[in-house]
Amino acid sequence: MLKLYHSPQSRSMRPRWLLEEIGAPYELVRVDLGKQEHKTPQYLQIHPHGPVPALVDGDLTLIESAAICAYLADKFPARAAWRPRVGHAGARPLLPVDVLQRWRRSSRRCCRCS
Ligand SMILES: N[C@@H](CCC(=O)N[C@@H](CS)C(=O)NCC(=O)O)C(=O)O
Repeated sequence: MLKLYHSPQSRSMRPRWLLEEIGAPYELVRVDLGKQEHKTPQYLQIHPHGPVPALVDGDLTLIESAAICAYLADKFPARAAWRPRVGHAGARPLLPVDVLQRWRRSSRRCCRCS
């Protein structure tokens, strides 16, 4: 199972958000930056420099939120169908109107906003 090392309100929200969007099963490991948990020898074995996020997938350990997101999009292509593909015939820059249309298509009222 994928394991994401995460601290709330940090850059690790990027891969966490993506994991939720694509619905991939993962284990969340909270790293308390306030308690310096990212400086412990155990965490430094996972990420030698200490910051979150880090993603462990079997023998593979990834750091850098953008790299982790790119890896997840590659690993779950069917669930990340929104991903623009470089060189694809239909590829064009994503415009704000596209984002709005996608949001309108996919948005449902959530219980907290009504
Ligand atoms: N470029 C890295 C930045 C990671 C980063 O700076 N993480 C911060 C939280 S947003 C952190 O863990 N800081 C604690 C530290 O470096 O001591 C990424 O996007 O993954």
